[in-house]
Amino acid sequence: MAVRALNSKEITEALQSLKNWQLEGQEIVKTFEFTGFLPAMGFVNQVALVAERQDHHPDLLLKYNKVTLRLSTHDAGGLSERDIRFAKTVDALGST
Ligand code: H2B
Repeated sequence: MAVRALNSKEITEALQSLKNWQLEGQEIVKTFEFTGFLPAMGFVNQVALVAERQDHHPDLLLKYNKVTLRLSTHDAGGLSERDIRFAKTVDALGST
């Protein structure tokens, strides 16, 4: 199904509803920190389940106890509601 890219006003508003996500170009980015490698890996696995459930897939970088997620919608060539929904779901997983 076609998905529309958000305009800059919509992006600004959406960012206010998220916890500490930063806009970088056409992506929103956030780094989550954990007590060690295994908790970070557990988080990545939770994110993988969200991605499959929402059919929306983040770019992921795991560095020992830190996980960086980068979200954009390839099908829209920018940010869409799918990214905002995904970010909210991940924020609700309980990490900071
Ligand atoms: N993930 C992301 N980040 N952007 C997309 O446009 C996208 C996706 N499209 N996951 C989905 C899958 C699409 O390829 C399938 C066919 O729904």
